[in-house]
Amino acid sequence: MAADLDAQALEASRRLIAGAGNIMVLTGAGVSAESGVPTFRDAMTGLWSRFNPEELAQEDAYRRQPALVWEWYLHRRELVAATHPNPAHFAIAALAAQKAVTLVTQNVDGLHQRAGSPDAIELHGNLFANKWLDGCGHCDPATAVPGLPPRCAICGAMMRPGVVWFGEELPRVARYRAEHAAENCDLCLVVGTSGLVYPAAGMPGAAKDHGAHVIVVNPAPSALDQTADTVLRGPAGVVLPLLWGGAPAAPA
Ligand code: BJW
Repeated sequence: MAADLDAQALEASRRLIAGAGNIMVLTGAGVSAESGVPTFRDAMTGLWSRFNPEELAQEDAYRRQPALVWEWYLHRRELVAATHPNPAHFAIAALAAQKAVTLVTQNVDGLHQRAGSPDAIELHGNLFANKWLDGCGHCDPATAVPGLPPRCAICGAMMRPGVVWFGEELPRVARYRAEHAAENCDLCLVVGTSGLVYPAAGMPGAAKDHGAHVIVVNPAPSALDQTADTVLRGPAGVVLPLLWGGAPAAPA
């Protein structure tokens, strides 16, 4: 067991989860840390260490330096493609097989889906998706002119990653489903997020306002500790399997 993990809080959480009717699980980058995916705010290593991820994840940055930002995303796609889901992803998929769980993720890495959670609600899009910036409506990825970034053969619009950058609206259906889950769950499990980015960071508070018990799982302090009824201090890949038992571990 992780050194800081409180055994009593763990046992109480285990009972709460076993007795819960509707569970919302909100995940952040920390759930993928044990897969080897750097968390968003620790992502910049090697050649990328001189850049600030919050500055690159913006439309303005992309318009100013499209090749740089596109390359950053290509680099991250390669990195994630070489990883696998870890026991935390598998544990969440196993919980959903036993109970009514709505999984809401801020992650763009697709690891929940690869672990067997096909209905993960992606609030911030997906790293492997593309869309067009200022497209003409007839832009077709099949005819895109390759480059950094690829461009529409008809209008020259730039392709961009299908993620949600700062200042952009979240996908409406995903946000609606997540807010509905927050307002209707009796237990909200918050795993591996710094709780700094809204509207996702507001959802555990909404769940609590509607009567849910909020459990935070994180090895380090987060902005959501003050919202939590229980904080379990440990890595997700260790703590989650302790909360409701083992999980199928077929590599994806
Ligand atoms: C472990 C671990 C282990 C380590 N186990 N844990 C209200 C108040 C203030 C500001 C705002 C507000 N509402 C909106 C804003 C503005 C802004 C915002 O929130 N800014 C804040 C920074 C202040 N929000 C937005 O701009 C959002 N849009 C919006 O609100 O639009 C309004 C609008 C309406 C109508 C029309 C138009 C606009 C959009 C937010 C989009 C966020 N996108 C990103 C980038 C995605 C693409 C990419 O990846 O490149 O999403 S930012 C980045 O942060 C990414 C993440 O999903 C998100 C959250 O990060 P996360 O997951 O918490 O990661 P980290 O790295 O911060 O933390 C990791 C945690 O894991 C740590 O706590 C570790 O301890 C822990 N950990 N190992 C468990 N083993």
